[in-house]
Amino acid sequence: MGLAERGQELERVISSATDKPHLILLWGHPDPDAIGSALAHKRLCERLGASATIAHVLPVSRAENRALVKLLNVPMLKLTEAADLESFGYLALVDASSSESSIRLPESLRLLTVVDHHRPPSVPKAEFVDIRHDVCSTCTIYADYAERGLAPFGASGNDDSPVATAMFFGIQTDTDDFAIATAADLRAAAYLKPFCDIETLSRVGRRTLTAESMDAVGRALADLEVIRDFAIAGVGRVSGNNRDAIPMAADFILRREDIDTVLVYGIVEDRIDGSLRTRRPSVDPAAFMQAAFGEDSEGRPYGGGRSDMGGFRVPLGMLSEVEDDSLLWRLVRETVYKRVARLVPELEKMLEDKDG
Ligand SMILES: [Mn+2]
Repeated sequence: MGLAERGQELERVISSATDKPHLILLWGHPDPDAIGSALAHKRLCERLGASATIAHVLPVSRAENRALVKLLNVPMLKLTEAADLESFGYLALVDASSSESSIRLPESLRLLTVVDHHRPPSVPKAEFVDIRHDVCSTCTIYADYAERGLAPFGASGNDDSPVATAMFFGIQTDTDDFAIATAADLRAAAYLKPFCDIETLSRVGRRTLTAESMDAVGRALADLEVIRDFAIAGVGRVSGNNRDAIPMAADFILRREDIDTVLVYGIVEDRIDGSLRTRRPSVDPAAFMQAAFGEDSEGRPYGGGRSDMGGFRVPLGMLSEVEDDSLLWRLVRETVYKRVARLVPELEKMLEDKDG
């Protein structure tokens, strides 16, 4: 299907599914691109006569993202294990091609639409699938539908500003402030800009950090070890709300000119969380995570990734019963170093020096 027809096809699919409410489920910790595209999808559903609810399972974990949600009044439902989802008939995924694994979805929920820019492990089975790896953000795809005539912005006199603002910010963040934007991303941003609330944009664009995140970045720098062009750093314990301090520290450390790959890890609630960032084309984050951390007893890998980033989550298990925080941290560091030593053998020796 050509790009021009995809919007029409999406319109047809949503219009033929107005009998039951749609659930727009966000994967992981909602980021601006996911929030912006969820708002865009919800707006389309409502224009086409379907009701839609945006939901997420994991908390909105960056201060700037919470500011976005608050300033734009984004209606989002936080789901828990016990959430009753039986009333929803259709599932829409935006900025992801598989649904959040930490929640069980009812069998009756039908995956209707998938719109994403990440390369999926396998093509999702849904009535409408639009995955474009040649753009940097999902909001770009939704802006493209609008520009090609599917519920264009500003046409009906409705106040589209919150949706356009969130979408613009989604494109801005997923393109590293437009540094890696493609022509399509730039075109989408230019299309949305006249409908944006400039004051809100500049307020969320300031990217405030919580004090806890800044402390965590500081601890990562103090703990940093560099082995040739690889760096590893631990942040200690961070709260679930500030979990993104880990990727944030990884992004920051990757700016150091003599390294090209970094792994930052910490304790978040009852698990070890880590983020890998790389600039080197020969490092495959998913393969790196797989080689270091393997998989759980059910064969699910502890970590995964895409071309330039990856992450892992390993439950603390019995270690979580250790009450002495500094002892727990030493055990966590030992676990991580031993695993990563499978790929960077020098770490084994460094561990002895750290503890000795
Ligand atoms: Mn995205």
